[in-house]
Amino acid sequence: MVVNCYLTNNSALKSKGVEYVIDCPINNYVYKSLSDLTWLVKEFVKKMKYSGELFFESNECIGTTHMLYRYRAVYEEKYVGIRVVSINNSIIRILFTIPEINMLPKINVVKYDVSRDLTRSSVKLRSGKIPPGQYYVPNLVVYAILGIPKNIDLSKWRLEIGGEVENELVIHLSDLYTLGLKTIKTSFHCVTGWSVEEVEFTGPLLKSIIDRAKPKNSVEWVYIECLDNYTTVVPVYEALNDDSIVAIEMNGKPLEIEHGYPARLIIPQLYGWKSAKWINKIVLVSEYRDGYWESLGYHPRGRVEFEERFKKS
Ligand SMILES: Nc1nc2c(c(=O)[nH]1)N[C@H]1C(S)=C(S)[C@@H](COP(=O)(O)O)O[C@H]1N2
Ligand SMILES: [Mo]
Repeated sequence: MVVNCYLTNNSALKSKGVEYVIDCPINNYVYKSLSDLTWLVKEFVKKMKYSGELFFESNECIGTTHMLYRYRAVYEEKYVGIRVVSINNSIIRILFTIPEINMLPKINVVKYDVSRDLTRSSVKLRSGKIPPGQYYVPNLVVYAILGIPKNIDLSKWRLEIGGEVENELVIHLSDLYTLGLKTIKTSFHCVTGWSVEEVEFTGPLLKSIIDRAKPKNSVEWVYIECLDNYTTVVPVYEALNDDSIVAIEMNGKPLEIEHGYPARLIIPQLYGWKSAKWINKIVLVSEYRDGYWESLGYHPRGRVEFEERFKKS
């Protein structure tokens, strides 16, 4: 199981005590039971030059075929976190969440090549059917991995658009109402497996904002920053889609704080983690970089219909 691991990091992960992530794609490593998996992880951890004990912490399902296992390895009286991702009992990646630079394993790392995850699949979902690996629940489940922002001061809130653009923008909430509002009725899909049918969101097209900023030809990625320090990234062509909006209303009412007030992205064809809440900055860039979940192995694009949950093994 010799692998090419990537080194990555994310500023919000730092606030959670993770300075670096080592993300190792694994090709087709099959396990038959939890103890079998634990044994395999232990062998892998030894190769990373972490000795000492390994503790199982928890596991959960991601969709109907993927599983995520969490372990901890002891390193000089401190802990390195381990996340194992599998599809149908086959390991596809192992990630190490590392609190300090001196706890990095002594291995060679390669640069992550985003193009390997962007090849187009030919299998397309029939419309009207639930996407592969998803199940319906009645309501959106509120996610706020970094906490729900408190005391949002609307007089100070701005949406900045910058990066490789000719025309940097600073948009106030009232400006969003003047950009032409669109209402879309869409299903919403979280990568963990739940989907909600027919939620209504209203707001200007993300395209109308991006166009106004006049992006340079070099731009390929849209990097999003939020009030809670959450970040994510989407290919610019997904952001320019006809259904991608900066939502300010949900089901006919202003967004509730829990759902991203004052403004959030809604990009229906991508998994929910790309629909960033409490947004305050849109950065248009040519070079790919990981956002919060992408730095933990999640997919750079995240298309629901092709089950782009994690980066490729
Ligand atoms: N700023 C921010 N945006 C976020 C998240 C977050 O933790 N912080 N979670 C994401 C995830 S994983 C999902 S599934 C959706 C959930 O949207 P909801 O909380 O409105 O149901 O928000 C996404 N946007
Ligand atoms: Mo999610």
